[in-house]
Amino acid sequence: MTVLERFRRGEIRGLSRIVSFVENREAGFQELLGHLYTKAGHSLRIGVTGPPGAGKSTLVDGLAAHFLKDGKRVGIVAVDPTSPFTGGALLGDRVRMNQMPADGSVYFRSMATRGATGGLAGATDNVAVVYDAFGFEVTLIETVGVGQVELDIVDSCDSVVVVLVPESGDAVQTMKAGLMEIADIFCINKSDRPGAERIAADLKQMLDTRKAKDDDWRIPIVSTEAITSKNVDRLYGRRARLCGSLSTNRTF
Ligand SMILES: Nc1nc2c(ncn2[C@@H]2O[C@H](COP(=O)(O)OP(=O)(O)OP(=O)(O)O)[C@@H](O)[C@H]2O)c(=O)[nH]1
Ligand SMILES: [Mg+2]
Repeated sequence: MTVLERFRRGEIRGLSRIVSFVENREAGFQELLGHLYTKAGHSLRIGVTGPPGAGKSTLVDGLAAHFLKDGKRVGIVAVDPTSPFTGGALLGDRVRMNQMPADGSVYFRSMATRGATGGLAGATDNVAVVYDAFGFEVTLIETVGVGQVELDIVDSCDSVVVVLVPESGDAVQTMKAGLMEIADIFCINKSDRPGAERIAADLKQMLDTRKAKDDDWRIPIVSTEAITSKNVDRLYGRRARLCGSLSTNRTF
């Protein structure tokens, strides 16, 4: 059986090979992508971004579990533009990958810089197209930080969750970093830590100021403790928001 046949049959092994093929830009990958594009357009793309160690992976796994429970197949891609590693999954991500069910309902891929940040947004986009064509109803894209590359990566998402933690500093910094513009939902994770209420209140105040100028501007803030799954269901409960302005066949 060819790789493409395996892919079409929904086999993870086929998917994995196709993702690598596209990621490594092997000869003919553009043609293949062109073909896959015609099969894509059904997957909801959710970006999850925030500072290093904020709990993004833990949250993404929690959200993925909720989607899976609701019968949705989920593709995850974690992008780390700042990683010193060249290619391949990071150690923690390998552990994570091993814990994924092997039934084809979920797949995880980690992308490091491979030496150059240029084109990383495009590469992420390509992987998301492969996921979409494979039949994943949801694609979760985790990315670290707040630089231009990260902003480019989440640009193609239907919605973006910005994860902050009590240590993230004040809301003014968040605004300066351009996060206000991209967030559809704010998640204050590690709410078990001191200062969580303060940052949530700060953020709310800042958002309220924005709202006064623009009535449509209303970004929910959800406080979570991803490590114990506390309130992750509340974040998931905002999935009408997560689904953005998608057509009804893509809303859950
Ligand atoms: N106290 C506390 N720790 C948490 C919480 N959520 C995650 N952590 C811990 O924070 C650490 C980082 O979690 P990750 O999910 O790997 O964070 P991340 O944002 O994906 O990290 P990077 O991908 O390296 O930027 C881990 O040790 C988690 O167990 C939380 O709600 N409370
Ligand atoms: Mg992570």
